[in-house]
Amino acid sequence: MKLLIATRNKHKLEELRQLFDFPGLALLAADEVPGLPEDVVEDADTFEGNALKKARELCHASGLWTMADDSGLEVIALGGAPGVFSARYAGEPCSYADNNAKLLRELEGASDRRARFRCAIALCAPEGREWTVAGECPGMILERSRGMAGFGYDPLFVPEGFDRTFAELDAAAKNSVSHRGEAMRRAAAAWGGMLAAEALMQA
Ligand code: ITT
Repeated sequence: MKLLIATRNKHKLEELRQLFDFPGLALLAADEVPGLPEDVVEDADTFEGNALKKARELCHASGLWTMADDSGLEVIALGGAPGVFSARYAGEPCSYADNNAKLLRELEGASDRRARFRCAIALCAPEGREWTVAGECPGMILERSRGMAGFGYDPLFVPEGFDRTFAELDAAAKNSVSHRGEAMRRAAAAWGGMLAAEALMQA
């Protein structure tokens, strides 16, 4: 059975492929399915709302079971910013480096550097049923970048219980503690049986 992953972020796709590997389930990226909308406007005010919107729109357009992730960073001293604006914190368009530079500027001199990554994952079935799960990962924002792996805010974020940034951890170590890893483990526990049964029916 085909499961469409409603993301154009190849780093996320790679993480999701490692975390959601079930027999009978072929994960397809959005750019592997012709005729899908280029972009879904992410204008909901929660991660869950945006994940549902992405999954719903691409599910309708493709007719396939579709899963979408929406995620971002919340910094306590910044009142939860950048939050749902994480991808475009420094304006639009902007690079990961622009976002990281803005975050460091906003936190200059701040002693409270606590933050958390959050992730919501939505699943939509073509006949209209939909589900969501969530995960989070608490940690701290450093004063300068460290590491080359991962993407986004990874070089500035040290997860709780670690002394290395997400960008200094390999993919397996990041997945074991990350917001996306936690949400995907919940998704696998909640939806794995149902998707396996659906895959058998479609075989
Ligand atoms: P899609 O919407 O196509 O999935 P995107 O990159 O726009 O891709 P989001 O809208 O979910 O994804 O934005 C998430 C942003 O939050 C992302 O661009 C990063 O800046 C940040 N982010 C999310 N998860 C992250 C992670 O594991 N490590 C570092 N930064 C992350």
